Amino acid sequence: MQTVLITGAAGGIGGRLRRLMQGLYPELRLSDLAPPDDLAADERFVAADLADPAQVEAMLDGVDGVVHLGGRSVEDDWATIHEANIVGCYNLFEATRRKGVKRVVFASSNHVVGFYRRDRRIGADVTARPDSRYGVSKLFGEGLGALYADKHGLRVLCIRIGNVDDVPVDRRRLSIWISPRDLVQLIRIGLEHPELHYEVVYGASDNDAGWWDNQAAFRLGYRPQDRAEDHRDAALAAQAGLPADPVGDRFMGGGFCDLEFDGDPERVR
Ligand code: 15L
Repeated sequence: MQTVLITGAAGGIGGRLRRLMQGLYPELRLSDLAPPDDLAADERFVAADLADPAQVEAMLDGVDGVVHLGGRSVEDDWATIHEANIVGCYNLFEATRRKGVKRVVFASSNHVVGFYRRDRRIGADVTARPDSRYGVSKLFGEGLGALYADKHGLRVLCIRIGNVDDVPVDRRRLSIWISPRDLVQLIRIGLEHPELHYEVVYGASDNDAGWWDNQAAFRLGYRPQDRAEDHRDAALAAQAGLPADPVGDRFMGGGFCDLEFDGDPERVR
C-alpha cells in the first residue's frame, strides 16, 4: 500500500483514524464533503461528494486502498440514506474498479444484525437482521463488497463496527465497544493481509460480555488489545442513570431498534 484514502475523514471515527494512521503508509489521503476544522498543513485533503461519480473517481487517482467511512452514520430518512449510503457506496465501489484500486475496507455496522436478541451469540455468517434503513444500507455495502471481490478481484474487508470510543459508556457498549487502536489493527488487516479476498468481521475489542463470535477476524490474525471489562464499573454506573428502553434493551442494536418501532417484540427471535 503506497496511497491509502480515508473517506468520511471529517467525521468522528475519521478524525481518530487520521491521527492513528498517520505515517503508516507513504501517503494518507483524506476525503469528505468539507475538510476537518483541524486539518494540518501536511495532510492531503480532497473534497468529494460521494453522490457524484466524477468526483469519486477523481479522489481515487493513484489510490491503492480505501477505508470507506463516508456516508450517513446513523438512521435517517430514506432520501438521505439512499443518496449517501446506497448511491454513494455504489459510486465508491464502481470507481475502485475503474481506477484499479486494490483493496477496500468497508465500515459496515452492528446495525446489520441489530434485531438479534442479546441472549444470542452470533457469528458474521448469520442471516442479516437490520434494525434501520441505515442498517439495510450497510448490508447493501457488504453485498457490493462481495460482488466487486468475486467479479472484479478487489480485496474487501467489511467491519461490522460496534461502538468506537475511548471507553465503553453504558451496558450495551460493554458488549460492542471497540477501542480506536483495535479498530486500526483490523483496518490494517484489511489493507495488508496477503490472503484476504472478501471477509465480514465484527469490529469489537476483547469484551467479556461480547455477543459476537469473531472467529473470522481471529483467523486473519486479529488480536484485540483492549477489554471493555476494564471499564465495567464506570459503564454500569452511567447505565444506572439512563431510562429503561423496553424495545432497545432486548436487542443488540439498542436504540436503533426502538426508532419507529410498532412491531411485536415477542415475535422478534
Ligand atoms: C453505528 O453504526 C453508528 O455509526 C454509531 O454512531 C453508533 O450509533 C454505533 O453504531 C452504535 O451502535 O453504538
